Parts: sequence; structure tokens; C-alpha cells
Amino acid sequence: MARHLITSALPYINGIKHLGNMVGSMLPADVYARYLRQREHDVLYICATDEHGTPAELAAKEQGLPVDAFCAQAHDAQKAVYDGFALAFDYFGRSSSAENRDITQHFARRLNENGFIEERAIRQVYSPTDGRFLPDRYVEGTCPHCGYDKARGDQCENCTRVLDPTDLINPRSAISGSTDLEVRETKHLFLLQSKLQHEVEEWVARHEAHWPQLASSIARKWLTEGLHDRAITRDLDWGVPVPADTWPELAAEGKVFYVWFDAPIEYIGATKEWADQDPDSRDWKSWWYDADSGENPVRYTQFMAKDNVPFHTVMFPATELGVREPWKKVDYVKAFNWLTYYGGKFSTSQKRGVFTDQALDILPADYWRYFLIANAPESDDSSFTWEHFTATVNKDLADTLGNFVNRVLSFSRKRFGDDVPEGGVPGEAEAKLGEQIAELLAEYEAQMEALQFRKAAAALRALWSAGNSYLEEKAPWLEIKTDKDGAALTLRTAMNLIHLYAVVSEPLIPSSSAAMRQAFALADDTATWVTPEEARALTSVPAGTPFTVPPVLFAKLTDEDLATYKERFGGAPE
Ligand code: B3M
Ligand code: ZN
Repeated sequence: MARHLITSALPYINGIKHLGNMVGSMLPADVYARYLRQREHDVLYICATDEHGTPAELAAKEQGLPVDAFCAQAHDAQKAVYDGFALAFDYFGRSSSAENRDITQHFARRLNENGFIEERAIRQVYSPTDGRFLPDRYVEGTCPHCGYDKARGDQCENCTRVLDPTDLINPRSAISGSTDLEVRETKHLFLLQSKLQHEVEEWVARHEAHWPQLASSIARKWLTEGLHDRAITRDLDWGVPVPADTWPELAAEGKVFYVWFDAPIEYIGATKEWADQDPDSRDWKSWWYDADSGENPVRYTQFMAKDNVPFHTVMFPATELGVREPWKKVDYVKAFNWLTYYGGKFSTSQKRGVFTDQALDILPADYWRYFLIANAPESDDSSFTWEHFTATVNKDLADTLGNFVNRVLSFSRKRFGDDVPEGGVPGEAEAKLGEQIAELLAEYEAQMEALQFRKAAAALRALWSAGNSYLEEKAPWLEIKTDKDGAALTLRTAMNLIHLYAVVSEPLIPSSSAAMRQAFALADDTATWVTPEEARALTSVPAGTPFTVPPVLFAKLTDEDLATYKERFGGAPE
């Protein structure tokens, strides 16, 4: 049993996320966490809302709410959607917590003591029209690197380069649109990342061999460009305050830390929030502090979309290294490309694509979970289309899995009654099936362990298909006419497959799996996984076990449904 710490990138607070956000971070993290829990590892899956920074302020302003009230409400709204998606976080915290404030301030003090923070006067964009400094996203303009004309002051969405607001060409205020901007001088704290470049390079070199290529290539690109010293404070009302004991002047001016400074620290902060709810039994520090030493070191896996990779592979490690305390650093960075909507961008700000709350209005979570994992943008971008979605649901979920379950159980009940039928001696077909199932299960496990989600979903689908092939081959509806015992054996074997599917499909489709499992009134059904021997034998559900026929697991989507979805959300853009 190993200890697995899992985090997914913290969803930003300013609004409900779309399906692209879901598949690029939280959903695969949940699938992986569920899988590892089922394999009886010690798992801690932590996530939180990322609540500081300018977009939170802007969104609160738009809704006419104080920013703390806005965040509290928006946190609950996001949490409700994640519950709907059956994301089984061990804890879903808030970066505005007292825990995160304390740890962030501690990190800043330590970095300062170690000579990695410096106070510098900088020239910053000031808007007389708005009567304030304009940090980060409050400034928009053209990216100096790629020419994208809607680049934000902190990062270009198009080429992913990190920017400073003063880098932008033709800058304008995101609040008022005013182009009457001037540059004024103000003091800020700088993290001297240039002094840490060497150490970060060494650290990346020691780890990248185990990362997927997408993560290591982005980290490399960033390191090649060189680590620049970066301002880690902002002139905002909302954020982790600069500690007055260390920087009285800046604290008096009301400076707060930059959101990207405190957000990754919230992975730790949220773990402490989790522990603070039950301090006697939960030890947050063992997951984070000195977690590499001892007998059972923690393995830490992060999930995120590719635009977040620089912060996780370079900037946060630099912070952690500079603190000079043994805080746990990431072991494996699972990064995702984009899920597109008909080849175009899913966009929260432009409201294009399917949002996670709307998705749940239309269909239960398992439909989405399966489709998204089976089409996760791992090696390349992948495209969401309603045509592909409905075809996948109908073929894989409704036909291959759902129909198998229903057909087997209904037919057996009709011909043999309410208990798993008795009779027949397993023969060649069963031996062949058992071999095949054991092999596919091993493949599924290997892909899960390698965090290859598309391939894992393909292996799961192959497991479901194997059941269908067996059933077609044995054709119990014909067999029963000449060999009742033989038909009983076929159905019993198929029911064992259903139970096996229930157990191993749970990471992807937890509620359908529960429905399949509950169909069998097994006296003692505590198995969390299936051993190769069990897969080969297919006898875990013995003859005589009472069962029920669950309601149809997956409804088939009609052409009419497809037309309705396309009408509501738009088909191909432009
Ligand atoms: N909140 C993701 C984003 O808004 C950002 C992730 C933080 S992870 C520490 O793009
Ligand atoms: Zn750019």
C-alpha cells in the first residue's frame, strides 16, 4: 500500500467551468484517485477554489457583491456541480482560507530570510479614468510574442507566454476600456527566481524523465527562456495580505500577494483545512512535510491543463526550493491539451461550449465522465461534437454495456427466476473468456497506472465487448431450447461479468457501477477490485444469489435529442 497525494489545478472562482476544464484537471484526477483507492492505496485527493486575484474582483463587481460574499456563493455553486459529477475529493477547500493565509505568509517570510525576496520600486500601469493601478488582467492588449489581440496582462491565452502588463502593445483598461493609461511608480515584493534558476533546472532534470512529454517540454521551454524575477504582490483589496511583521510599509499600503503566489500553496493550505476539520485523526503535515523520507514516502501527482504547466513545473518548485524546508514537490505532472468545441475554443468568457452545470441538466454524470475520459485530450487536442458524443453514448454505454446488463438479467429472470441459475459445467468457451478477461483487465490496470486515460477507457470498453462476444457465441436464447444447464451456465457466467464490470468500471462511471453491483444480493460483497484468478474463474457471484433487474442504465439518444442539443448549444462554430 502506497501513499498517493493527488491534486488537480484549482478551478478559478469566477464562474462555472466548461467541459474542457473538467476533462483537463478534476475528472481524470478523480478517476485516478478512485482507481487507487479501489486498489487499497492510501489516497488523499485535494482540490479547492482559487479565489484571489483580479477576475474575482471583477466578477464580484459585475454581480454587485462584496468580493468575499461573491466567493462564498461561487464556491458553493462550483462544489454543487462537482458533487453532481461525483468528484470524490477528500477535501475541496478555498484559497481564501486562514490556513492558506498562514502558510503563504510563512513561505514569504522564509523566502525573505533566505535572500529570495527583494523590495523594488516598479512602474505600473495606472488608469486615471478608473482611479487605480491596473494589475494583471485589468490590462488587455496585443501580445508582443504572437500578436494575439486579446492577451491579458498576466498571460497570453494564445501562446501561453507569461506577460507583464507593461509588455502589452496597445494596452487598454479591462474595467473601462480606457486607453488613457499612464505608468506610475509603486513598491512591490519580487521573488528572485533568477537566483533559483540553477536549482530548478537541476530539479527538473532529475524528474522530467518520468513526466509526460507535454509537461517536460513546456518546463524546458520556460527554463530556456530563463527564470525572471517576478513581482509577487499586487495593489488589490482581496488577497493574502503581506505580513506586517516583515514588511510594515507594504502592509500598511494594503498590498496583497499575487494570486499565482498563493494558489499553489493552497494545495498545502487545503490539506490543512481538511485536517483542521478533524485534527485528532488527520495529519496534514505527513503528506507535505518531509514526506519523501521514512518508509512509505508520498507519491504526488498533479493534474492540469497545459497553460498551467509553467507554474507547476517551474515557478512553484522554485518557491518550494527557496523556502529551504522539506516541502513535498510534485513527482508526476499529468498535463492535458485542449478539448475543443467543434474544433474551436471552449470559452468561459465568450460562453461557447457546454458548461458543467448545463451538462448535468441534460444527462447524468456517468455519460459525461465516460465520454470525456474516453476522449481525453492527452497526446493532442481533441474535439467535442454532439454527433460524436451521442454516437459514443449509444454505442459504448447503451449498446455494449447497458444492453448487455439488461438482456442477461431480464432473460435469466424470465427463464430461471429471481436467483442466479444453477447448472452446467464451464467448458472451453468459459476458459477462453476467462483468459481474455484477465488479459484485458491487466491491460486496463496498466493503462490506469500509467495515467493513460484514453487507453484505459479503451481497455474497459474491450472488457465490455468481450462479454457481448461471449453472449453472441453462446446464444443462451437458443441454447435453452436444447440444453437448459448450458444456458444456465452461460447466464451465470454473464452475470459474473456484470459484477466484474461493476467493480472495475467504478472509477469512470461510479453511479452506474453501483446500480450494477446492487443488482446482486451477495451475502458479503466487500471486494474492491478483481484479482487475475477471479477474472479467470468468473465465479464470484455463485448460483443461487438473488438478483434484481436494474432500470435501464443508459438511455439511447435519438436523432431528435441530437438536434435539440445542437440547437441549444450551437453546432460547428462560424
Ligand atoms: N486557477 C487555473 C486558471 O484559472 C488556475 C489554477 C491554479 S492551480 C494552483 O487558469
Ligand atoms: Zn501570445
